[in-house]
Amino acid sequence: MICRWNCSKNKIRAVSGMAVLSMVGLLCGCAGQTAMQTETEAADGLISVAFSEVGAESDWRVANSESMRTTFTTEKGYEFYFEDAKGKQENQITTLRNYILQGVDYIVLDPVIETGWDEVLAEAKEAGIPVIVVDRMIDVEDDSLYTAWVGSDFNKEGEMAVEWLEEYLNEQGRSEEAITILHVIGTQGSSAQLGRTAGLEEGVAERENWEIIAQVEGEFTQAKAYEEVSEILGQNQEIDVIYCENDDSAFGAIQALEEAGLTYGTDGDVIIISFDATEAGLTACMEGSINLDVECNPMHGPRVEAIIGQLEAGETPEKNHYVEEAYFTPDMLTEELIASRGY
Ligand code: GYE
Repeated sequence: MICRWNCSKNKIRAVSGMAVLSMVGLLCGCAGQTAMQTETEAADGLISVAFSEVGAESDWRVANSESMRTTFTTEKGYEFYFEDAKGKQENQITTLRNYILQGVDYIVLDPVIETGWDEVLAEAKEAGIPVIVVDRMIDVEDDSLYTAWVGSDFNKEGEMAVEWLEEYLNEQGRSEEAITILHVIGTQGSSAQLGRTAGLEEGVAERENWEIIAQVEGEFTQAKAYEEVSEILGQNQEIDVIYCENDDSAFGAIQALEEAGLTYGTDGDVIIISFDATEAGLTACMEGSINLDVECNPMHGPRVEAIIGQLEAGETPEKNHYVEEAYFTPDMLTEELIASRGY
């Protein structure tokens, strides 16, 4: 049973103000009705946006949640609901079902993984609630189960990294050398992992002298990447490149290299490739610890707001919208530039 008042998380919006007021009147015998009445009336003009977030695994994720929170404010006419799934799809499914029961105006979903959404999204569709997918993608049979998606081209991010590596090795006169790569994989089955992994694997398949010597699961966190990379380093294999699928896992890899007494970055032996380009990642890149940081922009709040704006105006938003992204190397970075990016 959902708490329908006095419980800000579960305030309902689909039930009309009148219906809520009469229920309140019936159940409360009028005591305190004025306060509740005021709250309900105030909420009436608001658009309810209910967000299911992946978790809080990385700096990128924290910036993403913040972007959503600061976009959908009461001052701007929104009632914002937020649930952190702690990296578990089953939590997201429960959250989505609660949002459907509450009858929110819009559901925004950042899916942990791509598959397994057909059933719950069919329920949202049945309830007439538009679902906007953000950041990671979903893989559903029927595209009408979501209204729009906005996020990054993760395959392209991986391809950019591979092209950069090829050029970098050329510049160093190492284009013919055997190159060994340690691959630190992000959350299995997430779009960010699938795209960045595909970019690397295809790049390696096309280059005879490149080899992925190990693939370990970093889960997009520093702690897991540190653990896994430490284990590989303990096997004393020759490693030329560590391809980390986000900044947090790059920090875990760096921590492991430090501990093993190995050098890395622009002045060291191991080339570090990372993704996200968060403030911490770019600072490490500017200082030469990370050789390449591929941009992945987490500031999706305003993009989702623009989609909702179109829907409110009766327009049809573009179905899939890719955000333009670039990459950074140390020579491209200054403190001012990093500070100006906002994450
Ligand atoms: O790269 C990583 C995060 O889905 C793009 O998830 C996002 C990824 C991001 O945890 O840091």
